[in-house]
Amino acid sequence: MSGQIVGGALAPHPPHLIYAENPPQNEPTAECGWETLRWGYERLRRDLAQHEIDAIVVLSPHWQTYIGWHMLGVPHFASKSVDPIFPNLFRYSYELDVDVELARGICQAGAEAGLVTKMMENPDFRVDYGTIVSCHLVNPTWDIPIVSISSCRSTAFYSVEVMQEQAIALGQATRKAILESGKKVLLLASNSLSHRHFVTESAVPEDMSKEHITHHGQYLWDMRVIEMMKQGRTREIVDIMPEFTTQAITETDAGAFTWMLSAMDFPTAGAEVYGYGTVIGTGNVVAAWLGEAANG
Ligand code: 2X7
Ligand code: FE2
Repeated sequence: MSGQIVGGALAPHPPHLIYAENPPQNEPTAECGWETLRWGYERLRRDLAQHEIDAIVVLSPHWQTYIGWHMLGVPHFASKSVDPIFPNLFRYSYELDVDVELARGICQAGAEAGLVTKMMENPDFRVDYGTIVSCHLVNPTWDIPIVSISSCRSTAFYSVEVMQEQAIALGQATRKAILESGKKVLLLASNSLSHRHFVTESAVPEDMSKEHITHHGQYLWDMRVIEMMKQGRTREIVDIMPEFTTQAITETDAGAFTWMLSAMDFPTAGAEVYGYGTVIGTGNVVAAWLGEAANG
């Protein structure tokens, strides 16, 4: 049976969004905050409920591996995740299942494509908060197994261009593995767009009178890329990724967005944009290509 990509979503992971939702897994509590993004995620979840999903595959900038791309390879993880920069907002007890079979398929397809890939089989490994936040916001019940892929740090070691080549190859390998798996799979690129943080936090983190983009130039870049997403100009997005990544200091440096576009075979349909908002000055969009729109 042929597998299927049921969708691909840009699913940013500021821990602030979980903090503001007050789920039972998180210790700190908030009054409110960042509603445009949280309500965007709500609408995305409503649309995803129309689709059958066997597994969620997420690529996270906060699992950084220095030799190749790694995949979680243990069936079940449970521990506490504390954000290193915002421990005041995110101390989250997680428990999740991994689709190890699909992870192995992606790992092997990546290796066959000439990439360095490795299964992460340490049962005591602490899952990164990018994976946890994006997966929670897309599926708060955690009733679907995930595959989490690390970010090899080619942008830092070489250049954004090298990262593009690697992420495109990994995307093609991911697509091949999914089609061969017979499973219905949702892809998540766990990243913000423009990514300049404020260097100080307001006394009340959820005080929305203090929240805005750090710099207008970042905002203009975010709007330009979102417009291209809405128009389905996804190959052009990858073409301008080096300029976007360096000029707007974006979290696309991790390769997640390029990987997802490649795995979807560069959709020409427009993305549905569910919401855009800033979090401590960074630009974040919740957007997705679902169903037919997610395949070439
Ligand atoms: O990891 C993040 C992020 N990407 C954006 C904003 C705030 C916090 O954490
Ligand atoms: Fe991040």
